[in-house]
This record gives sequence, C-alpha cells and structure tokens, in this order.
Amino acid sequence: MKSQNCDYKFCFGPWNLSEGSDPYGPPTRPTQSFEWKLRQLKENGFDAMMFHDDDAVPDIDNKPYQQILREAKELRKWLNDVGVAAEMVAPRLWFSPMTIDGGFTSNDAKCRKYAIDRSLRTIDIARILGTNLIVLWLAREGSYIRESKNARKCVDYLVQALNKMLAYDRRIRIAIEPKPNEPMDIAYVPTIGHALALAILTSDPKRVGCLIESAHAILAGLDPADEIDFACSFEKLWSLHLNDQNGLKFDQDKPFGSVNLRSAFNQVRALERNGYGKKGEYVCFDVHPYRTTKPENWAEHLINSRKTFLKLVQKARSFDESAAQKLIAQRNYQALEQMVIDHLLGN
Ligand code: XUL
Ligand code: MN
Repeated sequence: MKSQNCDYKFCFGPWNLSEGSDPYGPPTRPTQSFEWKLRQLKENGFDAMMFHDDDAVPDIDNKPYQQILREAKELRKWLNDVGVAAEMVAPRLWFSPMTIDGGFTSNDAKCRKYAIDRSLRTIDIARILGTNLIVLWLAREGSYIRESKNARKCVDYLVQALNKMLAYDRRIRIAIEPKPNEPMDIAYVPTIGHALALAILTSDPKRVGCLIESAHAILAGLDPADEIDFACSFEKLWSLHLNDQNGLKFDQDKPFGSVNLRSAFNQVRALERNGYGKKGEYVCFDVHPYRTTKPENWAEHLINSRKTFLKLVQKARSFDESAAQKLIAQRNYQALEQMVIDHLLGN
C-alpha cells in the first residue's frame, strides 16, 4: 500500500505506536522493537518517521558525545537501507529530573543550561539523520502557579535558547509546536500567534516557524483550519500533526476526523488552498491507539487517519466551488452549510 496517486507525503513517530499506559494504569500491549515500528510505517504507506532525540539515541543523557554521534549514524544507515526519511528531530525536554520546573525557562540556571545543551545534541542528531527541521514542543515551559515564575523573563530565556540553537547550525529551521496546557497549567507559547511572535524576537526570524497540531489548537479554543491559514499567510507552516480531540480535556490524540469530520474537511481544504506539502512538508499524524486496542489492531489508528485524510482530499477537490461562491454572494450561508453536509454525506 504505497502513497502513490497522491501529492502528500506521510509520517508518524515511534511514540504513535504506544503501549496503552495512561496516568492511571500500566501498558495494555507488549513492548515492541523499533524495527517492528519501522516495518509498520513502511508497510502502511508512510514515507518518513519523526524522532525525539532519545527515540533516535535511547538513554541519550548517559552517553558520551562520540557514542551519540555513532548511534545516530547507525540509525541513518538503517533508515537509508529501508528507504525511510527522518522528518524532524525534537529534544525531549520533559522527562529528565533537570526539567521538572521547565527546560529553557527553569528558575535554575543549571537546568536551563541542560535544556540548551540537550537541544544542541538534538541538532547534531538531526544533521546526521539528514533533516534540518527541529521541532520544539515546549512541554514544561510554563507554570503550575503564576507566582512561581517571571513570565517576562521567561520570554527572554526562550529567545536566548532559540538564538543558541540557530547559531549552532546555520542550516537548521526550528518549528515551534504550541500547546496551551498539559502538562503545565498555563503554557508560555499556547498558540501559533505566540509562536510566530516569538520568532520575530530571535536572531534569525526566517528560520523559526511552526507546527500545528489539530488537538492543541482545539485545546486553545481555536479552529485548526484557521490556524493553518494563519501560519501559511506567513509561510511558516513547516510541519503538521493532524489528529482529533473531543472538547476541552486531556490531549487525546484521536484519529484524524474521528470527532469532527467537518473540521477535518476544513483543515484539508486549508492545506489544499495553501499548497501545503509542495515544498516537501509532510503530513504527520500525532495519534495514539486506544488503551483498549488489541496488539493485532495496533496500527489501525494511523492507517485510518491516513485513509480519512486521503478521502477528504478527494472531497475537498470535488467540492463545487462555483456553487459555493454563488451562495456566498447571496449570503445564503444556511444553504452553503447544508451543501457542505450533503457533500460530506455523499449525496
Ligand atoms: C505532545 C506532542 C508531542 C510533540 C513532539 O502533546 O504533541 O508528541 O508532537 O514532541
Ligand atoms: Mn504533536
């Protein structure tokens, strides 16, 4: 099942084949090897894999620099052999005891240095894996209680960290993935507007863009399709995590289109009108299997997200745009809405 006859390239990360644990219970599926995950990716029509730094080099904090480089090179060879690209590398700045109170915005200078040093290792790995895209999900950059941090100072810390990364390698591009909450109560970079505003403060704004995740936009009370149009107006949408989210609760990472098909249709329409993917950008699905999923159905949330996406591309392309424009000119939005619903229902 190859991704032929379609203009889009697809990817996911090893964490998207998760084992089913949640904050209230242990895994429900056995651990699988990276090799198995790579095979799922290849066999189901995906083109690239996303990596956290420690997906690429496990236990990265306890390995000497040369060993990190060596293991990254071994992984690159492996990916080359199976014909899978690395889409991006992201520093996992939320696991270590050094990032309990934030990475770049920790109140402790030693911890801030740890976060920057680790991000530079991420850049080393990305260079070896053949991608210039670094993704920053700023997981713990925020506060549990407002009085614990100086938010103005934290903006300075974020800019300093981004500048160090930009200076370390002149070819990298940084895509900030905003999320308004979880694990923090209040995050410092909750929306695409914040991410792009932060980019302007850096030493090389042209190399700082963003990644939109549907669920994160919904958690911020925003429309993911509008976020896509906004980011694309600045030519800043460099990656994308499509998924779905049932209202304002924990980050659910549900299959794309599984909660709100009309919103998914509008996201695809926004991607189509902006020519997303034409400069090599990937469509990534940051989706998780349900805790109830049996091992034999393990990859179906990914297969289904891709399938729904491809069907919605056809729906977007077959939408009767001139009929829609006539209704818009008449300001007959009730009829326009029904036209969309009928189109999605297939009559
Ligand atoms: C967290 C999230 C991450 C990032 C990569 O909500 O979406 O998986 O996409 O660090
Ligand atoms: Mn994501």
